[in-house]
Amino acid sequence: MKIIAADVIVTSPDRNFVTLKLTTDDGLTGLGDATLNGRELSVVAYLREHVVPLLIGIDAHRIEDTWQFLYRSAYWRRGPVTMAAIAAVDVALWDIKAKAAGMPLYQLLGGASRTGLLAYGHASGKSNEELFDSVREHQEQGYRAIRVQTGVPGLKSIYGIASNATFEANTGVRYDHEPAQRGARPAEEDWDTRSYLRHVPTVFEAVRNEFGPELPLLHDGHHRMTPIQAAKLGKSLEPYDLFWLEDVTPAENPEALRLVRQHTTTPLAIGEIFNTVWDYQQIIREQLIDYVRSAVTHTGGITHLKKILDYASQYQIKSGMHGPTDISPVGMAAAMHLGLAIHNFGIQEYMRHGDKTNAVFQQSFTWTDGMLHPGDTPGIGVELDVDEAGRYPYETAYLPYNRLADGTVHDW
Ligand code: GCO
Ligand code: MG
Repeated sequence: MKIIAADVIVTSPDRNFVTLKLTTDDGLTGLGDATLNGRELSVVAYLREHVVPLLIGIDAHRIEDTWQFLYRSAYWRRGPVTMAAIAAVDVALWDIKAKAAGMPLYQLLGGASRTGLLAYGHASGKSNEELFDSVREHQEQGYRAIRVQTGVPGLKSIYGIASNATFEANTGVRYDHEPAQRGARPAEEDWDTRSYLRHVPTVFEAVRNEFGPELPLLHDGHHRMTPIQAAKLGKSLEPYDLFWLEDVTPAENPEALRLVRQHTTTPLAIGEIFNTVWDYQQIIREQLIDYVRSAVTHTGGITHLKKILDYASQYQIKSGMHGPTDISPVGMAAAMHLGLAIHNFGIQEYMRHGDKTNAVFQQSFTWTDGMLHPGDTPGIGVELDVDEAGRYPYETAYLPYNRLADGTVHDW
C-alpha cells in the first residue's frame, strides 16, 4: 500500500487549521493535524517543502519506520514545527491503517479500556458572578469537570478570560473559546503576579461554596510564575481540592517543579508546549507531575505520545491531553482514540469547535453526559470536505502576549 499523494490543506473556518491528507494507491485516505497556533505557515512549509516529497512511494503500513526516518534523517530534531509535521504524518498513517483494517483506531491501539472519556471545559469570568454563570453554562452543556479562570482586580485582560473587548469586537466569539486573535500583530495583555496570587484563592473558595465539594475543578497558571510563587499558589489552593494546577512555571525548566512539589499536595499538570519524551524524562522519573498535558498534534503523533504515556504509567502519572480549539477535529479524534485505549487515562480537555469548523470536518465522535467517545467509524472517524475548507483561506492570527505595568514583557 503505497502513498501516491500528500496534500497540505490550510483552512480558517473559525480559526486557522493545517491538515495533511495522505492518499494510497488503494484509494484510502488518512488525515493528520499539523496546526501550530500563531505559527501555522511554518509547519505548512516544513511539510510541503521537506516532507511531502519524501512520502510519495513509501509503504503506508510502515508507521514506526516512517516516524524514525522523518525524525532521525532530519538531523535537526525536536521543536514544535518538526514535531507537529511528524505528528501529522503519523496520525494520517494510523488513520489509513485503521481504515484498511476496517476498525476504529482505538481497536488497533489495544481496544477500549473504558466506556468513555471524562472531559473538562473552560469556564471563566471577570467577576465571580460572571464566572458562576459560565460554570453553570458548562454544567448545562454536560460538563462534569470544569477549568476555572478568573479576572484579577486591576488587570484589564488576561489569559483565559471571556469578554476580551478587542477579540469579541473582531469575532463575536468569547475569549475562553479561542485565545488567538486575527490581525497583523499580537494583542497586548497585562499581568501582575502578586495581585493574581492574592485573588485566585478567594475565587476558588467562592466557587467551592457555590458549587460544593464534588465538582472536579482545574486551573491553568499558563507558565507565569517563578517556582516559589507557584509553590505558594499550590499551597493556598489546597483547601479547594483541585483536580490539577497546570503549567505553573515556564516549560523550559521542568525541574523547577521539584521546588513546587516540595511545598504542595495540589496535583500538577504540565506539557502542552513540550514536544518529546525527553522533555518529560526527568519530571516523570522524579514523579514531579501527576498529568501529561501533551497533544498528539504537538508531540510527534500517536506513536510518540503513546511512548510518553506508557513511560508515565509506570509512575502512576496519567494523561490530560491538550484539547483547546487550536487542536483541530483531526487532532481531537486522535486524542480520543489514544485516551480510550491506554490504561492511564486521566481526563481530556474539550473546548467545542464552531459550526463552520464542524462543517469543514465531518466527525464521528459523541458527547454524552460529559463523556467523549471517538465513535466506531473505521479510522480516526474524521473526513475533511475540501470544497468547504476552500471557502476559508488562511488569515493572519496571533496569540496575545503580556507586559507588566513597567512595560517588561512577561510570559503570557
Ligand atoms: C490550554 C492551553 C491553551 C493555550 C492555547 C495556545 O490549557 O488549553 O493553555 O489555552 O493557550 O492552546 O495555543
Ligand atoms: Mg494550558
